[in-house]
Amino acid sequence: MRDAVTSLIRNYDITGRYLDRNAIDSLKSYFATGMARIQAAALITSNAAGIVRQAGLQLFDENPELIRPGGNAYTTRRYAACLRDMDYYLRYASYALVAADTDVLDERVLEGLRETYNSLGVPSGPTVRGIQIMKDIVKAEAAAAGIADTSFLDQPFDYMSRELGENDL
Ligand SMILES: CCC1=C(C)/C(=C/C2=NC(=C\c3[nH]c(/C=C4\NC(=O)[C@H](C)[C@H]4CC)c(C)c3CCC(=O)O)/C(CCC(=O)O)=C2C)NC1=O
Repeated sequence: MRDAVTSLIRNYDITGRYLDRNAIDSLKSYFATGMARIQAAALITSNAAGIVRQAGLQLFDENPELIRPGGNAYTTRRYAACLRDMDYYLRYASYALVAADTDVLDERVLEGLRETYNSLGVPSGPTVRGIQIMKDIVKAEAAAAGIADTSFLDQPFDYMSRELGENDL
C-alpha cells in the first residue's frame, strides 16, 4: 500500500535519482493539502453513516427500479449489501484521501470487483452514481466546514467510478 510520498520515493529510487524540481513541487503540493486532507477524513469519519444513508436514499429515488422486484437491490438482504458496499467505497475513499494515492483502492477495493459484480448482476452505472452522490455530499460538507478548495476530494471517488464504469460489466 503506497501514499504520495512513498510512491514518489520509490520512483526516484528505481532510477537512482535525487529528488529534482518536479519531485519537490509534487511534495510541496501534497503537504500543502495535508491539513485539509486530514480534516476531510475526520469529517467523513464523523458523518459516515449519515452520508451513506443520504446517498442511498437519493440513489433509490433516482433509480427506483433497483429496489423493485427484479432489481438488484430488491430484498432487505440485497438492499443492505448495497449500502454496505457504499460504506466500503466511502471508508476507502477516506484512506485514499489521506494517502493522496489510489493504490489502496486498487489493492483493497477494486481487485476482482468487476468479476464479482458481473457474476451477481450488480449494475455498474447506478453503483458509479452512488459513488458520485457521496462525493457531492462530502464536498458540500467540506465546503461548509471551511475547506476552501475541495477539488482534491474528487480523486478517489472519480478513480473508483472510472475503474467500475469502464466498459460494460
Ligand atoms: C472492501 C472491498 C469490498 C467490496 C467493494 C465488496 C463488494 C461486494 N458486493 C457484493 C454484493 C452486492 N453488492 C450490491 C450492490 C448494489 N446493488 C445495486 O443494485 C446497487 C447499484 C449497488 C449498491 C450501490 C448488492 C445488491 C450485492 C448483493 C448481490 C447478491 O448477493 O445477489 C459482494 C458479494 C458478496 C457479498 O454479498 O458480500 C461483494 C464482494 N466486498 C468487499 O470486500
